[in-house]
Amino acid sequence: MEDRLIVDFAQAVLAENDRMAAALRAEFDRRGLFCVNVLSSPGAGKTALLERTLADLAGQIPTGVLVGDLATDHDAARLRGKGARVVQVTTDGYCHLEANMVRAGLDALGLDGLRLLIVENVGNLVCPASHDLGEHARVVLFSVTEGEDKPLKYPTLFKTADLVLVSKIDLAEAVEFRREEALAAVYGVAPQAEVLEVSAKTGSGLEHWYAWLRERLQPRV
Ligand SMILES: Nc1nc2c(ncn2[C@@H]2O[C@H](COP(=O)(O)OP(=O)(O)O)[C@@H](O)[C@H]2O)c(=O)[nH]1
Ligand SMILES: [Mg+2]
Repeated sequence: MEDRLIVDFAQAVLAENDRMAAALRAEFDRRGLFCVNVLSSPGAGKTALLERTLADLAGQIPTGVLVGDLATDHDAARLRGKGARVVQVTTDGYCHLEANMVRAGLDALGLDGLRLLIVENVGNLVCPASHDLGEHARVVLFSVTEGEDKPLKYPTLFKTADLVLVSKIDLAEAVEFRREEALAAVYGVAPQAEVLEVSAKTGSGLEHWYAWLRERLQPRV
């Protein structure tokens, strides 16, 4: 009986999150704003990718970034000064962002004039998968240092990805990355996803990531 109550409560909380996420997406659409949710395990390179992306796209696409972390505002500090508006959302122990946290963060960020909103989720391959934040697309980073079988071990998140970025590709040789095995794992679990190999350090492959973003921007309103 108790188990049943716990499950029902969890479903009700998720349903409330979904309602709020749908309202956020409707607002993004009304404003002509493309929103992307960036997810990965801790340390796969989300912030490094965004640092480079903001610097490379500065002055071209008005961008806002919400950064989620359990604690500290280190990532927001890394992302500031690159032409984008940046707000840190500290989840105080929560292992993922929820739509109500995004709502609060956006109140601080302000959406006026933005065409691109990037949400860096809390580093975690499990919890963020089930929380819609109102995004239009999900980008999952999977670094060459994590082990080729991670998509097989954490399929839920990969199944929701629109784009998988195989990150830190500059380290592939050093860690003897087994590319075919890793790509087979990604395609096996996430056949819907596009896959790009990138390095935030050398810039390799980033032009394809930028093209992917540009193709999805909404017409100006
Ligand atoms: N060699 C290499 N290191 C990277 C790359 N991207 C990130 N890193 C390093 O990986 C570590 C974690 O990166 P970070 O951006 O903080 O990951 P996050 O936790 O996913 O935001 C840092 O030491 C970065 O310098 C990359 O493309 N190549
Ligand atoms: Mg980060």
